Amino acid sequence: MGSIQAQPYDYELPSNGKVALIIIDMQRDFLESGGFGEALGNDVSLLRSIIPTVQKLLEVFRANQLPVFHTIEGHKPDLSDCPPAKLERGKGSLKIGDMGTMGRILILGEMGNNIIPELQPKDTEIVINKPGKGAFYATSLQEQLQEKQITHLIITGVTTEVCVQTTMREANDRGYECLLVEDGTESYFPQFKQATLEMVRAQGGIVGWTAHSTDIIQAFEGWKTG
Ligand code: C5J
Repeated sequence: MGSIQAQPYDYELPSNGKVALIIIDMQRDFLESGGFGEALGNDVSLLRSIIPTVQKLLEVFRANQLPVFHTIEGHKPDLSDCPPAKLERGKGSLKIGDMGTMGRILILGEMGNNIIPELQPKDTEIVINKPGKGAFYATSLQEQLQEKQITHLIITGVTTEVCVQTTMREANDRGYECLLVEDGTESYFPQFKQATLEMVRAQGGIVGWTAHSTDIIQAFEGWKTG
């Protein structure tokens, strides 16, 4: 499939095409006013800059009929899958399960918990509901990736140092070759995003690679045309 110009060195795409796009938690709860992110005191507008980039990557994967996985951080309405420590953590204006302007905060199925309209999954794409920060914890992600024999993951979404980094580390430990999209991930804290990019690719890519979306898209265009 070719390679992507990346850091700390080029990322080789698998010759059998077993690569998936992972879009982490691009939910109203984190990107829009009235959700979990804002309840924790964050400026949610900071995360919106990556929407066009993630849209472009989504188009490329769809055009190439490659698998796409979306994740949603959310809990059951009765909160039985939410550890008390997570429920109590922080001094936000609203807690998980409280009623906000977009429905109950971080509860599956509520308007605020849904993926933003700009990145709505297609019926053919897999949506992983996750109670934790990592997308492998208490989900079927590993089984679904194995079923499709996926070995390489192109990772996008929010927030870089929380759910994105946790998922990337989980994936790394399970043997996946992970590439984090530099302009396809964002944080409420720019310095945390920068630190995450650097720690991922340090020590010869101890957790994986990072690359700009233009280099990723170029590699896929080359793959398609020959
Ligand atoms: C957070 C996430 N930040 N998706 N979740 O609580 O990163």
